[in-house]
Amino acid sequence: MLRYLTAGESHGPCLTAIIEGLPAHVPIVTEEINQMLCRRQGGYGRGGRMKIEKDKVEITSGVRHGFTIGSPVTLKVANKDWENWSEIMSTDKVEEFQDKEIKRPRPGHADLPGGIKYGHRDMRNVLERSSARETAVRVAVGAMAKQLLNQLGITVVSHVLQIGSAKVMQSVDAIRMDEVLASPVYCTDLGAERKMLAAIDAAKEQGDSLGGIFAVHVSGMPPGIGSHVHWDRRLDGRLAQALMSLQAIKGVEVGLGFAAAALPGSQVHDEIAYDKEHGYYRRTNRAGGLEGGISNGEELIIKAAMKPIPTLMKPLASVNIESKETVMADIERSDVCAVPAASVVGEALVAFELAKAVLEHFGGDNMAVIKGRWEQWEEYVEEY
Ligand code: EPS
Repeated sequence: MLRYLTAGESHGPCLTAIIEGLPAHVPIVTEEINQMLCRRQGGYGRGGRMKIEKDKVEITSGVRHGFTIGSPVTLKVANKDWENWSEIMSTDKVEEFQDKEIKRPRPGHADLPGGIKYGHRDMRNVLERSSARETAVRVAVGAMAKQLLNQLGITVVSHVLQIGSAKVMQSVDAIRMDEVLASPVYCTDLGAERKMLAAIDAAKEQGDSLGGIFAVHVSGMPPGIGSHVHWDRRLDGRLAQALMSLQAIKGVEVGLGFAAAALPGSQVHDEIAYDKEHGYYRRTNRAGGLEGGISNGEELIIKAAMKPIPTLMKPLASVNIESKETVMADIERSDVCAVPAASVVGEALVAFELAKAVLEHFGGDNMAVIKGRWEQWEEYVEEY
């Protein structure tokens, strides 16, 4: 089974991930991981931290001479900013530290529920781990999963559809990554992009923050991945969980998503067609490539809604956890909008979950064996 763990605090020395279950002989290009890390750092609306960090991955196990060798892969992304936090984040006790403790939880953040749960009176002990800084190493994990998927001709891309109320009005069918990357908000619709940039500027001026929606598109998925036979094998449910695990995500849609609730069945379901060249296909793709929790061979289209970041420069009311008095919430350095960055993380999370599902389906500890089974499956589907 493919799985991973992450560790690390936002201002600790580094973030670490261990991936277990990657088959041997997946070609790994470190620079491709770094390019994805760089994309995650980008996007208009990011705060001061991204000017400090130059995220790069260090692979310390499991890869040799450009290939996975089947052993656990360890990934490390250093926090450059740690140098400025070494005393605050010291693992050894530091005297006279009382005054800097975080006592005014931010509404919408993990500060208060995390403080109550773990019994912390200094909520830095919560925010350091709940911070979306952790997503840097999850992107490195996803970038490796993408390299595995690429071996099978599966590509995963993402783009931004909405920031605040500024949104793409027409459906975007083919995503061109060069066009996405050319946009400061990772949005290929120039009219929407202009409104998004203005919305971020306005939010910044008002000491506010903005959320939005991004979409992840996956092409090259064969039919038959995931299963209808048991709840925890449904691929739509698994992808939703993967995306909901991303900090600040409040909703996930597959295909038409919530819009399907308002339409009659005749305008929701995709008619099935067949021809010799394509085999079975759908005349439309409102299902987002998933029926019955199983991939149906069409493009996977999944959207996620991100709430605005809870740190507000003009803070909301909160309560001091010592005095119990009404106060303004704490202000930490933060981003005005991190939706473009979240789109890159979403892409990584979807890629990992798909790599896991693909390996479950095809099995194998060695890429050559997996490719052989993949080809057999393609032949079987063609003949079905
Ligand atoms: C982030 C790093 C963080 C924040 C942001 C995302 O760095 P710092 O807290 O030092 O400024 O910029 O995290 C949050 C918005 C959050 O709420 O935790 C990153 O690397 O993406």
